[in-house]
Amino acid sequence: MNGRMITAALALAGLAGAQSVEDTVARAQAKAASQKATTAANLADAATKADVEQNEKIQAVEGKVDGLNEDYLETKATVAALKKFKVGGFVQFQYAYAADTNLSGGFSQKQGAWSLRRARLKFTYDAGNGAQLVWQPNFIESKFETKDAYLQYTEQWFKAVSLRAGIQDIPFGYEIGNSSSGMELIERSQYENNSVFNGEKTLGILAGFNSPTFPYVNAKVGWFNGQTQQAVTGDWTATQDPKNIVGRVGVSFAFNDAGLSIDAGQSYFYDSKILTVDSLKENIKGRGYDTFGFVKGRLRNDVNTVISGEDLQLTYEIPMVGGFKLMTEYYQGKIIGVSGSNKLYTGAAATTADVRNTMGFYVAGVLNPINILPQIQLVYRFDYYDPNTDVSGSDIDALRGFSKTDIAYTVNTIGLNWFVNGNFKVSLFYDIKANETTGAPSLDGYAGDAKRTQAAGALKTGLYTAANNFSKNIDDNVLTLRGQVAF
Ligand SMILES: [Ca+2]
Ligand SMILES: [Ca+2]
Repeated sequence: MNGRMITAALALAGLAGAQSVEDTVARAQAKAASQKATTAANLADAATKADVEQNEKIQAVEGKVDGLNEDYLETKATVAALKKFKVGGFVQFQYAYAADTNLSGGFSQKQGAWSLRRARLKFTYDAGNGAQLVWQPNFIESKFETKDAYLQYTEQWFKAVSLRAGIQDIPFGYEIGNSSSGMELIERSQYENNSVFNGEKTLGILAGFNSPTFPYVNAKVGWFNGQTQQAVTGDWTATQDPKNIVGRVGVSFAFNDAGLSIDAGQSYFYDSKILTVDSLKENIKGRGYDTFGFVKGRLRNDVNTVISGEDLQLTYEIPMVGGFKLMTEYYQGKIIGVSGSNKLYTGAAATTADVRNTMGFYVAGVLNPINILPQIQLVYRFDYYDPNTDVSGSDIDALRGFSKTDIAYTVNTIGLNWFVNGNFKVSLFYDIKANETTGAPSLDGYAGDAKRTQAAGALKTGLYTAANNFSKNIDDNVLTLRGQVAF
């Protein structure tokens, strides 16, 4: 190749090269534009796709929300229905230690014993429209029993007047209706436990007034079967014409600035009964019991139990010390019972009805020392019960128809409650019991003494039982340790 040819070739090459550069640039630009367009298209596609996906997601979420809403409404309806239905309960388990092993009766062979005092469930259905249903069974070692089973309706205009029908608390005084799980003392008073109020329940209808807008006055009055076979056969129905009217009128005042509240009430119990008895024993003052005999099975119309009661509860926040509560209650009246008991006369189970005038009262104080021991509650009660006010001291003589059940008792109780937490309570209580004494040889603890005349009384025969020797204060104090779980 010569020089000219080389030059031409280079020129061609240069031209070709120039053409090629331009071309490349254009192509690159076109490609870039195309890529941009593609990217934009892709982005648009992606965006559309994303929109679609998002819409799908939103729809899915909406669907889920709708589903959840349905579930929620369903759950809400279920919860609202369940809210109307409440279950509560408690169990009390205890160890009671008797001070004297020579006692006959409750602790004859054992100085101490474990027992299941109460084990209850309480089912309440509150429809929210004034209608309510309550059922409370009690399970103890030896039996199952219904403590409450009633329906109640409260009018909805003022929510003040209610009607209750079924097995329910006797509407008398304060301690009877006070819940067994919430009481500061572990047991109610002697009068309550040894009279017609024992067990606290009755069967019938009750009208009540308790206004949320006017809380200063409350009242309740009921018509019940009264004296029935319940204690003997578990039958709550009355065997004869029931005329048992019971009620309480109460006042309630709270002085919040002074940290003081006062509740008080006047109660009345009337139970007239046509009893089928063979005889009636009535105490004639200064003479002892007289027995009036009847033809077996003859109806006697005019035996009635009449009891009146007064109760007062006062709570006061003592500055720097803590909460103090005072509770006192007085019972007095005529009771138709049987020999050895002022509990409900149970008709056919007994052949003689005993008429006694009775009296009892208690004064109790409770202190919650907030500043020192916030979980501790200190309790004291003075409790006096006279099962027969027409006789006392040495006049209580088996030869005149009396028995140890005519003896009056004073019980001083000291106790401590430890609220371990909101559900668990431990109680330690000591009952110091002092009986009235009698000089009658018939009640000096020797079996067969009842047959001895006082004139020939020097002779001591038969088996001696310390628990029946009422010539002295019997050694019968009891220490009780109790645990309670409630929910
Ligand atoms: Ca007496
Ligand atoms: Ca004693």
